[in-house]
Amino acid sequence: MKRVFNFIGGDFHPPCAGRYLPDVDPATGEEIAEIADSDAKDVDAAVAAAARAFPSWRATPAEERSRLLLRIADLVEENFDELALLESQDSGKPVALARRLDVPRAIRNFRFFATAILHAETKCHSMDGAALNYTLRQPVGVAGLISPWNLPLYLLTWKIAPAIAAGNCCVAKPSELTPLTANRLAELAREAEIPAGVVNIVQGRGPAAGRALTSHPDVPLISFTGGTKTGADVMAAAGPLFKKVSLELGGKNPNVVFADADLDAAVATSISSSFANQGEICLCGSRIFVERAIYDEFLDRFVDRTKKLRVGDPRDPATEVGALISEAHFRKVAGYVDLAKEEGGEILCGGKRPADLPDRLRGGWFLEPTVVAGLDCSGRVMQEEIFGPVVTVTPFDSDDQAVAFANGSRYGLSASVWTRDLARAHRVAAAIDCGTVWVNTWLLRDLRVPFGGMKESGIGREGGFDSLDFFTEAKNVCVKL
Ligand code: TXE
Repeated sequence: MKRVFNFIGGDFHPPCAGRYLPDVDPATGEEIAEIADSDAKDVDAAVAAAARAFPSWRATPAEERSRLLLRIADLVEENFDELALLESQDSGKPVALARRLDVPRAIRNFRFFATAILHAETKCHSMDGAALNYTLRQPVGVAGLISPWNLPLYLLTWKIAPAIAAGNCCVAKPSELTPLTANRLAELAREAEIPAGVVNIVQGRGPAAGRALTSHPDVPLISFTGGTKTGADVMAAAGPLFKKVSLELGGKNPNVVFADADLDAAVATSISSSFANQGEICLCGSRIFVERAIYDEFLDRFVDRTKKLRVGDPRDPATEVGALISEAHFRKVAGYVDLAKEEGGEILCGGKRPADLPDRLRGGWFLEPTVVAGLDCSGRVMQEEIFGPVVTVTPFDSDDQAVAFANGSRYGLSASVWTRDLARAHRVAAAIDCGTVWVNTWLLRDLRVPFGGMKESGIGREGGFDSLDFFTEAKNVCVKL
């Protein structure tokens, strides 16, 4: 059985306590590797290696840091097929999606920040000839980076790239459910000749390795993406140590379809925004609101398309919906289907394990894409993040009601609005309380824009110069003239 070690100080090391966790392929239920079940000792070693590497890395010219990041991007690209397959096997996502979304985005993350640091500027404030203030942007030190299992390499590199581009060294803890692409990335970082200790990867569970990182006194910055409950724990550990913290948490995103929308486009994209990556994307639009005049037509077409989605072997390039990440997560998501019935909802399609799976996938965690109608907006199914292939559809009667429904959530990550009325699009976009509003599209991402959530979807913004600001400290120097 393959063993996944920690990557510390440029080398692979077994966990200090010698304990391992099983890594399971969620499409088959088979164990595919054992990963280091790291604890505070491993994290201490990784933080020490990062701290040792920091003085020389922060002094490395931006052009050289940029060259090294571009080298990793090239290596990720050269190993594209292998990484896509590993990601699919580890997470259950269709390999076609890993090829279309995850791996290309990992490459873009490195290229984007490698070149962004060549264009960074800082401010200068002149005091009428009496003094000159200028702002230095300096790296923070050892960055703690904690990432989830739904977009493993995509989100890990979204953190590592800006962190090290800005001159920090990092200790990254990938999700214990999806360690494989992070491990391969460590090998590629070594091949790219990133200096030892600049990138360290500690594998293991959140409450052990993750908590050791968020409460480590020598880690002044934490970037976390994951569940809202875990985010509260990260904040509680980091708060007393006054760390810089960025939290990208859950969502229960509204997808609002007005009667004047391009219905073909709205239906097609709503299928993706509901079920892409089995609905396991924080940006998925899990609450669909449709203006009553087109509610029946939208629903007919949407349910019809949902039933045609190909659920099955993630390795088959034609598969559109793969397996959920784990048995525990499958039970959670399936539990919400039961709850939807108890809350008076009508299951219009899906809600079961697919009946016709091949033998190889019998132990996998598959759920048919599920559409639920007739629920009350205040019930648990419409309030709690399900994070699976389950969407609700609800009619509305006015712009004000659509906005009230959209905002009737503890979360505030993203929203989609479908309309051909430009004035309405701007009005509704401004009125929805969330970090990103897409008009007539979904998941169209420009890496320069601020990205993050309001309310229980997190704090802070990453993306573009917001990321470089987060991963640096601003220092004002005042020179008397
Ligand atoms: O994620 P966790 P879980 C949501 C989604 C899902 C729920 C729970 O609703 O059903 O969260 O998922 C590490 N200190 N999202 O429990 O635990 C953990 O090891 C430090 C939304 O699987 O939040 C992993 O590396 N770290 C989401 C990372 O946190 C800790 C993506 C995320 O895992 C820790 C995933 C601790 N105490 C789930 N406990 C999104 N925003 O995209 C865990 N971790």
